[in-house]
Amino acid sequence: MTDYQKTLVTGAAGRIGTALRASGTRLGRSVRLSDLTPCADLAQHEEDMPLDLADFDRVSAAVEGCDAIVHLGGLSLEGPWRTVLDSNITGGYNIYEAARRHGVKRIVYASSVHAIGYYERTETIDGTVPTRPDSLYGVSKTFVENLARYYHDKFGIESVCLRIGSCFPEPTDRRHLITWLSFRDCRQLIEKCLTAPRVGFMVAYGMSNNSEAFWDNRTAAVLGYRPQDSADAYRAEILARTPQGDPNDPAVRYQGGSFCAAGHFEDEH
Ligand code: NAI
Ligand code: 15L
Repeated sequence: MTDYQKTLVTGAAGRIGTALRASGTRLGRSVRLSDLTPCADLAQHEEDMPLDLADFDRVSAAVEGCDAIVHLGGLSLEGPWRTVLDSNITGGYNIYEAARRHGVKRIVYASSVHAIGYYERTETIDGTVPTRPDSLYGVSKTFVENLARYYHDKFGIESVCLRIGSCFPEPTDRRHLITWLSFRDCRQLIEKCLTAPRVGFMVAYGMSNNSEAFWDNRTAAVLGYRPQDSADAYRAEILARTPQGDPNDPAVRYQGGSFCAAGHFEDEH
């Protein structure tokens, strides 16, 4: 358990939020959950405040009384611009501004590989490289990373922005052999982000102990993160059943995978 009195977890009904809850981890003495829809089966240390992140008053009420936030909520893939704007960009601003008004000490932000998706797979990058988003979703992640930096520089709110790779029960394709983050490692990483003595503003990558990597993740090691899982365990089976792909296909060439091959969302839907 972390030492925070109350931790707000947004996106708590989503894939990662649900896995975090199912693992029994306690991200604070008490935990306030929130999502668009109510969260089921509350534990004794949990309370639930459903909300739309685009609604500042609701977000402010949810943040009040919390000393830490794990911000997982929002659109988690490419979608209509209006939704990206409302849920991710306005939603991110609402979280940071409410945090400032209510004296929150630290925020862990679920950023994404898609903030840097247009780096070539042959490149090894760390958290200091310029962003190269591969989608408006990715742009929204870079916006909130910048909010995190701004609110740290001006107001002293600490943040770790986790550029999560592919956090699923198990890796299912060749790219996942590089980008996979197990739920168990995700939980450990979030806990380290909350409990490390001082983080200031940091960017780290969310990946398990995969032998192939796009990312130099020393920042996560500094936080104390020691991944226990590896996509390598799935390697032989995935290589045997999936084709290599054309190296000139943007989905194969760039770190963001299929997001780089996709057209503009609004043109295609
Ligand atoms: P998810 O889509 O399962 O969960 C996101 C949750 O946010 C959903 O339950 C959704 O209802 C909620 N949400 C969406 N719009 C909202 C709004 N306007 N107000 C309140 N809640 C809203 O996604 P998942 O996989 O759990 O990811 C969590 C976070 O991690 C997301 O921010 C995602 O972008 C990020 N991430 C996840 C990765 C993964 O592989 N699972 C990879 C990279 C980043
Ligand atoms: C993400 O940012 C998404 O939230 C997740 O659903 C996956 O698409 C992941 O990136 C990925 O690219 O593997």
